[in-house]
Amino acid sequence: MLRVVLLGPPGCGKGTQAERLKVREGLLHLSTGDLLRAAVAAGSPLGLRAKPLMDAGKLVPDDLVIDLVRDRIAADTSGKGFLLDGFPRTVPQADALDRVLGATGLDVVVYYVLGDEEIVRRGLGRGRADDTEPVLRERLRVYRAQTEPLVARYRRAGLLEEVDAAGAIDEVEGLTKAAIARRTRKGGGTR
Ligand code: B4P
Repeated sequence: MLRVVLLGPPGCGKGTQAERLKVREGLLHLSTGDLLRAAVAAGSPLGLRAKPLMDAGKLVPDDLVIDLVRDRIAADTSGKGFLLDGFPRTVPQADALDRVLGATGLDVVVYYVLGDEEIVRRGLGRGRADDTEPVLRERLRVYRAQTEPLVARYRRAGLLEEVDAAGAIDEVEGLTKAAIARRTRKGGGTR
């Protein structure tokens, strides 16, 4: 059982790495960004609330996102574990995750480090509807204010592994796997 959180600025490559890791490890991949985009595409009540916020580079309200993740973790019976990509993004979301996981907790939080200019460059290359330069800059501002405090929290908890996200995708994948292996060895192996 492996329980991993991928944390880092918007567009640092969390989703790209999550896709690679889940293929190899057979983990449940939960991307709140993908789940929200699916809700927007389906025109569901959640999607209708989320769309203007996502388009403006803001976060979707915590209660909506927490419900999405909690239900999926509860429904997973594979026993292999999960990869959370883009969640938690705020202190209340991290508190909710602690409540859901209880004493067993997380194995590792991989923290991707990448400079602002490279983030904007990659985002503009991706070309998603919420990837215009002003929106990317707003997402970065929101990240610094609301998500970055989680770095210190998980460092204090002894869960943080820092990964330089500036290299090529294969290189970052290698660093991510090494980070996960280091942390799971420290904890005496995965459950
Ligand atoms: P997300 O879908 O989580 O998007 P992200 O953080 O921008 O992307 P990620 O880091 O996964 O980067 P990617 O692999 O795509 O969130 C979108 C929105 O949903 C948020 O703004 C918010 O509104 C809402 N939301 C999501 N979760 C929420 C939550 N928990 N609470 C509230 N609101 C929430 O990579 C980016 C680009 O870089 C790609 O083009 C990729 O090909 C490229 N790339 C990746 N790695 C590279 C590398 N090593 N070198 C060069 N290019 C690379």
